[in-house]
Amino acid sequence: MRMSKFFLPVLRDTPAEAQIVSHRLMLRAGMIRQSSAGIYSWLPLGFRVLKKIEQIVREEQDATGAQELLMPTIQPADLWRESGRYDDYGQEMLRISDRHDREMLFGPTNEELITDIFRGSIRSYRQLPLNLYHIQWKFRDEVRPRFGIMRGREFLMKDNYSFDLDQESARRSYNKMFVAYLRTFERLGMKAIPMVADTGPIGGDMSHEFIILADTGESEVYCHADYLDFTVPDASTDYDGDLSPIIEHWTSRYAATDEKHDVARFETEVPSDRQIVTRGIEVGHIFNFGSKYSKPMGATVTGADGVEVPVEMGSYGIGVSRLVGAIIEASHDDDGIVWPASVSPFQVGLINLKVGDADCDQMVDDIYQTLGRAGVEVLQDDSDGRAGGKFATMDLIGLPWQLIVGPRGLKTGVVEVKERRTGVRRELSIEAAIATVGAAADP
Ligand code: 5CA
Repeated sequence: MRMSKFFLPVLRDTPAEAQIVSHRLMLRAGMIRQSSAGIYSWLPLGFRVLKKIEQIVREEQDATGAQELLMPTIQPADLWRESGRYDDYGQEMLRISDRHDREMLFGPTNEELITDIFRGSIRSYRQLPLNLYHIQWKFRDEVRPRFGIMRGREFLMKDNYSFDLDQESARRSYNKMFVAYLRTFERLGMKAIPMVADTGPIGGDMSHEFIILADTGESEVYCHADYLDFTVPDASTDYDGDLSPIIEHWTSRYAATDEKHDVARFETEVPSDRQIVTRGIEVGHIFNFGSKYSKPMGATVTGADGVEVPVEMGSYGIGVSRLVGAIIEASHDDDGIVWPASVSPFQVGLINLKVGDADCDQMVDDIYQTLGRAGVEVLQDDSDGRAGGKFATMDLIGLPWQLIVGPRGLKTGVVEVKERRTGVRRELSIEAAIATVGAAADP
């Protein structure tokens, strides 16, 4: 992609309305544009990151055997009356009526709709376990939308729903999601800690929130420092095997959000030099709520013994759009964003220091073509602005590598390679430079 053609409306000044760094940087880097309170358009740079995150989330879900579908954003109110949540949900729910005065709503979550799909088709325990997910926009009329897309009113969520015959099997479904979440957040370049959490309006008696530690997080959290060194299960994890040792390990130390915090336990179980008391960003939340929805909505299956029972359910959410902000909170410096390679909108920023110089233009074009053929995503700065401005923009948008081509270097056959994370700059031959950024971009 050539910058001259790319819609990248960067801002020079820091927007006054943004209170936290990720919001500021997302606005400055031209990733999002607010349309009304808590509702945003995703501009090309931001949208590329959103899609990358979505794809990693999808791959890790598919690896567990969960199946993707797509439910609508607009749901009928009657379904929510069946579960009893239509009134309970209160003002957070955006209620709509259509031209026939039928009551509808913009879905804040999908337990009712998926339970309706399930009860329309599944009758026997032989069709279980089943785990369905979608990645879809939600709407919650939050009292205080803030921090940009971090607490939006419209936001993108991945939500799964599991269906099992009994509690034991439901526990296995829960464990699969737990492990998939550990893997997902690691692939996104973050350390997420599972913490015992409150279940709120979703309900149920077992729940974990996955939290990224950050001063700007909305929740107060308490945990054991050991979690920072725990290893995440690798890609060879067998989801049909026994996952309980992994879960036991990952729940073996104290970790809780403020609603569930137990001061006495924290003080006795965690040595004072290992106590972490800080804030965190909730990037995922998993729930097991048994028959809370299946019972009132009549979602039953016949077991091997011929007895009809309400199906055991769980739901599992990841805040896909919130993750864009959470990743920036965890990975930035004074000059801008520092994307982990896995979610970076492009892998390489290619800077031409002297646009119009035949040798520079030719070399930049050759490098662009070569990297493109190798499948490396390159953003080429082909503007004729000043070098300082070009460097500042590249640093702001945070691509992992910068390749800088100028007339002085070309005389001796070298280009400059800068690694965004470390700031280290090296002069390399063209071939070595291409190999360096190409190898690093190779997943
Ligand atoms: N149905 C369940 C699980 S599928 C559910 O809705 N869970 S939730 O309420 O915890 O939301 C799941 C995730 O969505 C949260 O962990 C959070 O990362 C994200 N999320 C929730 N509210 C917002 C919001 N207002 N803005 C951005 N992301 C949000």
